[in-house]
Amino acid sequence: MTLTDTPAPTPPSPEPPAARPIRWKEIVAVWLVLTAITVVGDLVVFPRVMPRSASTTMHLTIVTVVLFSVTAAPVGSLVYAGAVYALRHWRAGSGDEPPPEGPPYRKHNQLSIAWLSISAMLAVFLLVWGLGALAADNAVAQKATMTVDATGQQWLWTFHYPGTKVTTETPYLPVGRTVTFDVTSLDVTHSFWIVQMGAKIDANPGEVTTVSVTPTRIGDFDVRCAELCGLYHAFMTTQIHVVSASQYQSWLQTQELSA
Ligand SMILES: [Cu+2]
Repeated sequence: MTLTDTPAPTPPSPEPPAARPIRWKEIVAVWLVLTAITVVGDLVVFPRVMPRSASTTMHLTIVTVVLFSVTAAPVGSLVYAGAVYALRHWRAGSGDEPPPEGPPYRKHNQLSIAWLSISAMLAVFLLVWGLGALAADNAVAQKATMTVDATGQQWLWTFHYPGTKVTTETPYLPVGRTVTFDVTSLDVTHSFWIVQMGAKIDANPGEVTTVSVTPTRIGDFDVRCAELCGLYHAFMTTQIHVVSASQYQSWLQTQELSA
């Protein structure tokens, strides 16, 4: 080689392989399958992992959780369908790659209209259902025909029946009768929670908060503190016994006599 030689021209780099068109049918198929699996899971699993309802409030809570999950299933599944497609076809070494630029969604009026309409319908549906559920829950308080004072302290619950001398740590309630709990605390903030009845309200020192509930079946139901309140918070539990009206009356009389 001499100084006068011109360097050999570098060969043109090969054209990158053209991106294959997105297979929308595959994405839609994965989306439908994932949606179906999620909907079945919501309908079958949720009612089994949540406590069996023991009040009208808990029944409404379970229905709302399942309904909102089913409504969210197609939305979440669409995201996962896109992710599955990308992992399957666009991973390194797959010989395929995503298009260099996405389709111009902003100029795709039909897509924009469909996207906005479906999102708006879902949001309005959830809002209307949520407001209806809140109104139904508030209406429970209007039906209350008895009151029980529930007082939290580190680390136990004490219940007092107003108008009587009865104070107990394991209260009884008559089935089918709506009760309002007047809840307070003697020391720190606790949270009064009847698990299977879906009733929960903070217990604040110096304040009275209320929660109303209609027990719908006879049984023993868990009361827990749902606010971390100190060393033995986990042991701040008791049970509420829901019994027939006559059993409740005889329990109340026995308690009065022994008070
Ligand atoms: Cu507590």
